[in-house]
Amino acid sequence: MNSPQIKDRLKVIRDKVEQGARLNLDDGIFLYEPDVSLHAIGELANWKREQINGNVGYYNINTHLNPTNVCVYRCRFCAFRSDLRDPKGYVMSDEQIIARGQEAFENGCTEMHIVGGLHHKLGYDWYRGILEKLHASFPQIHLKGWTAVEIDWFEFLTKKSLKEVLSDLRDAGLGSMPGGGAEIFHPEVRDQICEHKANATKWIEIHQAAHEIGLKTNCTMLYGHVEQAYHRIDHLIRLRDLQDKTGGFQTFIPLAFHPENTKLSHLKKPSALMDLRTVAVSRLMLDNVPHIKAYWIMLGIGTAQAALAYGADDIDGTVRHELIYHDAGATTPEILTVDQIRQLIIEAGREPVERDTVYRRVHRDADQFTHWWVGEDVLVNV
Ligand code: V47
Repeated sequence: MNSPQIKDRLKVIRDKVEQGARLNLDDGIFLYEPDVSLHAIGELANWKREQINGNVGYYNINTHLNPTNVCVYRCRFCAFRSDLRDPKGYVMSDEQIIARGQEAFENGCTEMHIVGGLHHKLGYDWYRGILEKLHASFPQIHLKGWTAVEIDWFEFLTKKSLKEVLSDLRDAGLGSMPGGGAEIFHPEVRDQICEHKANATKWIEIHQAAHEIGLKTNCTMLYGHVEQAYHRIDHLIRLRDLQDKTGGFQTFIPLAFHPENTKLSHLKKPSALMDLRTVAVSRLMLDNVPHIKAYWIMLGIGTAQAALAYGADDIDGTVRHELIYHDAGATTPEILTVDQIRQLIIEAGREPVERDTVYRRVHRDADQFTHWWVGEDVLVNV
């Protein structure tokens, strides 16, 4: 395509976005063409982002808990997993898990993000028990836990229906589900990077079941490895189709592949330009998902700040104890303080707003950090 053709095509896309019309597969693939200006796409995505979320830059105060890294699956992109008998393998004790809850409480966390390996020997009750114990001791902390891949495993272990499993986990304290395990849905890619685990149909079915029983979930896409633009756009359209049906996704998180210590370590990690393009294209394609998260742990702080002008409105949380990206070579710090995260949002020209997991605004007593409220005067933690 020569440059007048590119200009004309971009104008058609701009008109569609401004009129609230939907972009199709070909539009999305075009936006990934290297000759199409990243900044033109970014400007349009920023316009869309400001239509939906104004000038707000969301963050939360959260912590991660990965109760075990032992996993029956061997996803080629994963540096975190361990074999059963590998010295690197660990399983956290109940005391360690409760201590993490206590630490989260003392640090004013509103959310624990809980994911881990599918241990060969631990039963469903162990996973359920983690939620139950944490929820009983720290009911004010929202438990965002277990990806669709774990839920698929629990369905296999319990022989119960998806909705029975999900309702049982909700009864134990599950507040919502993270978006992991989606990777790239298209079988041409999925068969190369994680052929054994829950496929696209299953991942979608699980999120649909969660939405239908009232659980909100997030969605992700792992990019920058063996996939092409076609596979990314196909992935986004499948997410958009489910969102049309249920409206249960809160935020989309594009996840940049980190190759170190993985079976794909010969690949180069995606550039910052690719990261920003993916944020922008996601904002434009996913016209029905309210939030786009630029996960600073994975993007790096500078790119996450820039992403706030390329379609993202959220940069995740203060985060502590993150292992999945740090095992795969992420060089970002393990934690940001509240002041640091607010400052980096301000530097990006946005208004920092603390949210809880379901995007209600959090209000805190200035002198007592662990006293906080959410939303419309709902008292959550005093
Ligand atoms: O499913 C694993 C990805 C995901 C690597 O819902 C990797 O708020 C890059 O889903 N390089 C888990 N990516 C993390 C995740 C997530 C993160 C932050 C917020 C939320 C949310 C969800 O991490 C996995 C996989 O796609 N992943 N290994 C790697 N080497």
